[in-house]
Amino acid sequence: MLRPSRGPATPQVMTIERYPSLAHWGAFTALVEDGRVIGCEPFGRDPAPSPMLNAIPGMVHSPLRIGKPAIREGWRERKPRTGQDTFREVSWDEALDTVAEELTRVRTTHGNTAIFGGSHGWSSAGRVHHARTLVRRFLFLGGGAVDSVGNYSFGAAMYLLPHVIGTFAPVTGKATDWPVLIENTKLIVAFGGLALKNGQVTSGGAGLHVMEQWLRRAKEAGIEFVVISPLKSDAPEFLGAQWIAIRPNTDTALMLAMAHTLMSEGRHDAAFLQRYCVGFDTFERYLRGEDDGTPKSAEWAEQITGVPAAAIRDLARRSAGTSTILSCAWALQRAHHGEQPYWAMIALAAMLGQIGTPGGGFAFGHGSMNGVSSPRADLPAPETAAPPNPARSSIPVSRIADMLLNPGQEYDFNGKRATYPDIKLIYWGGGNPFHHQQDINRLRRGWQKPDTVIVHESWWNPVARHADIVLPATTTLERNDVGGCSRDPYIIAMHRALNPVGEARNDFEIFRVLAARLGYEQAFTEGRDEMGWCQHVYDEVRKGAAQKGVELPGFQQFWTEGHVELPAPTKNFVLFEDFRRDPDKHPLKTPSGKIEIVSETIAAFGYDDCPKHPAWLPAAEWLGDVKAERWPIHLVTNQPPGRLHSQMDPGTVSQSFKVAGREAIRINPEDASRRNIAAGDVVRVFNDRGACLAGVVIDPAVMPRVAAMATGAWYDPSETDGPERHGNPNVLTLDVGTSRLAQGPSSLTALVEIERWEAAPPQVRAHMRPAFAGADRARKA
Ligand SMILES: Nc1nc2c(c(=O)[nH]1)N[C@H]1C(S)=C(S)[C@@H](COP(=O)(O)OP(=O)(O)OC[C@H]3O[C@@H](n4cnc5c(=O)[nH]c(N)nc54)[C@H](O)[C@@H]3O)O[C@H]1N2
Ligand SMILES: Nc1nc2c(c(=O)[nH]1)N[C@H]1C(S)=C(S)[C@@H](COP(=O)(O)OP(=O)(O)OC[C@H]3O[C@@H](n4cnc5c(=O)[nH]c(N)nc54)[C@H](O)[C@@H]3O)O[C@H]1N2
Ligand SMILES: [Mo]
Repeated sequence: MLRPSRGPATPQVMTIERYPSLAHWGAFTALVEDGRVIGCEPFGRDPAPSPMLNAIPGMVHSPLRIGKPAIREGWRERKPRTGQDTFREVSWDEALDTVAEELTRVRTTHGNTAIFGGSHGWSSAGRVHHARTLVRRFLFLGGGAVDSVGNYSFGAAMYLLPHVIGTFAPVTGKATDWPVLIENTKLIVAFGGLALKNGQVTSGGAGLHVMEQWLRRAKEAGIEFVVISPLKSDAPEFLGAQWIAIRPNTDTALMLAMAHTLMSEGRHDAAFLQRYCVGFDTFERYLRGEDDGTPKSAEWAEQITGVPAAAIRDLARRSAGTSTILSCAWALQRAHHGEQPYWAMIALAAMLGQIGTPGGGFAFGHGSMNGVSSPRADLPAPETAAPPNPARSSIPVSRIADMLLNPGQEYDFNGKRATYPDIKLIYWGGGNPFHHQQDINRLRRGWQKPDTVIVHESWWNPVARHADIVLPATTTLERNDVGGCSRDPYIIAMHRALNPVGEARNDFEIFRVLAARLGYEQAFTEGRDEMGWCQHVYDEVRKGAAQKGVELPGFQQFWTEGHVELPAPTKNFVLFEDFRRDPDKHPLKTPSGKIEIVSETIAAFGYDDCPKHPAWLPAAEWLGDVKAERWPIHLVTNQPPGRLHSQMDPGTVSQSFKVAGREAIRINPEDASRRNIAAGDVVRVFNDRGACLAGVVIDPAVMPRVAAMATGAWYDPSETDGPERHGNPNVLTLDVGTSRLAQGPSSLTALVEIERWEAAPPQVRAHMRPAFAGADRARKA
């Protein structure tokens, strides 16, 4: 709907048109002049807009946009997918015919479970054009495909927490509201920190960035903060937080030792444990070391964590002596045995006895995403759902390389045994596995197995370059949509501001035409066009709100005004308030109805990598392991400050963080000088799995023997056997499930070595277009 606003135009100046829109990093108004977006003005009510908005105009009109459908040279001949292959641009008709034929061939020859449609990724904030959902909708209506379940963000928590507290809702950001905490809490102990960089982002997009504002108000109210992290920079300066530097992947030991201190000093709340929990007696035996001969004392934990025993005891006593929230970043469970710190923290909070009180208990993700603990009425957010999958097949999402490499192999997952399917065709849209998957070299070996890879993308990024058939997708500004999320009060009308760039088409339209070719167009569209779907998604929110007594304006008014604000909640939320008040009337949805410090369900699974109560299980790689003699640095691969994952990596904001044209690696001064490394140097970061180049930042805020590299630099493999050139740290990370229970990703588990790169650094080619067949001829002609 191209509808310029009628501002007072002066005759000399070209009119600037304004369109409301939304990204995962915030709501904004797109400023459009002469058919090009020239700026993104933050949503007027946003107290802390993300600078990432500035990258949008350059990315929308980037030379890296995929202009036409393309087919990889060598696909039919089954030549390996190298990421540096040549493409041949084709017409939409040829591309769509090829996709339809190939889908039909694979379905007929190998069945629906030979198609992987588990396509993971953040896609757009707009929910109508949400590519990940559309891929599923299209494939499931066409007969089904192998899906994926869980996620990369909190995959371990998602499958552990229901066993322990009956729900995983608290990890999605539904924690006690900030106004309640500000009034009642005295101490926040933040495992994994409270890095403001992460508050730029909300899944589904938000009108308001509130993380900093709430933290400042908490500080002003006198709440004290302790931040436990290998990086001091995980706490904003203004918090004046106490920093406890901890070896990565060892928080469970710290938590157990805090529990041990409480127990041995009689500071635990026996009445709470008795009334609201099961299994404390067994856990207590474990803490005392009655069965394994190892008391989980502060001295024991000092050896593991590097945190002095006195500091551990002090923190336990401080936490017991006041209203304390234990808050854990999602990062901690994105590691091998990532279930354990979450379970241990809940057990520790149970011992403190404050769960369900206004000022105490536990929470997750205060430092992981915008909107956590932000009061929000319990009203729906815009969403679209995929229909049921007739193929009834799925894998835990981060096990994709296992699946591709080991068809027919059995694996365990949350009490069930399943078999990996044999995939012949991958269909992806809205995600970048060459960013998100651990151990990319391993993924790349698996990626060679299928006959065909089909990808919808907007840019020539690594996933597009590893595809056989590439279909150019529009970006948000080239279509109409509706967005918003469950942690923010705004529903945003996203107006089409531009004509599609090149020959790009909307994902919805691509699938509609394909569904028509395959005979199920009507089932796919349900008779709605783009605006019909926008209205449908909004009307569902409106209907859900009406059921809760809240009247929202009709679609036309919403669309014209550009947004709708949901009313504030009438009551603040306190996590497990009802359960605490009356555990018989409001039991948890666990088998016992209580908090399960011991889970008999998990015990019955018989998993040695996830026993029946929280336990210290060393990660496959950590600084206390013998492997650290050869690989002495733990690499923390956290979220990037200047982009969302790999999105907009070529953009101006992400580029401003690069060092020597590559992703930055932050190293402690001691580790740098031992290796004769200086700021701005190019280094090779390597282990048995792979190697990449990175640009050095010397940073005393990184603890010794730790290095930090943000994820998301576009993967730039060497044509020879050299290191990845651009600094994609997932060539180094470990690809094992967190445990047989949750099978979450273990990306924060990786030991490496770092050395100066003495040779002339190779040119980074990550942000160049691929080669095109016939391009030279065409140019000469
Ligand atoms: N080492 C390490 N690895 C990690 C993590 C970590 O902490 N450490 N974090 C993990 C986490 S938590 C996550 S959530 C994942 C994120 O992994 P992803 O969600 O896969 O990462 P994005 O870069 O956001 O990928 C989104 C892709 O979708 C494309 N896209 C956006 N909109 C559209 C659209 O409308 N249509 C189509 N067709 N495409 C679109 C973008 O261009 C982009 O390529 O990464 C994980 N990987
Ligand atoms: N700017 C920006 N913000 C984002 C994203 C983005 O791409 N860009 N992605 C969003 C997404 S999808 C997600 S899931 C969330 C992720 O949220 P998180 O997973 O919480 O974020 P990270 O930045 O990966 O990690 C937070 C911090 O945990 C610390 N840490 C790592 N390992 C350990 C450990 O073993 N122990 C302790 N105590 N600390 C550790 C690291 O120092 C790291 O800086 O972020 C969201 N926010
Ligand atoms: Mo995530």
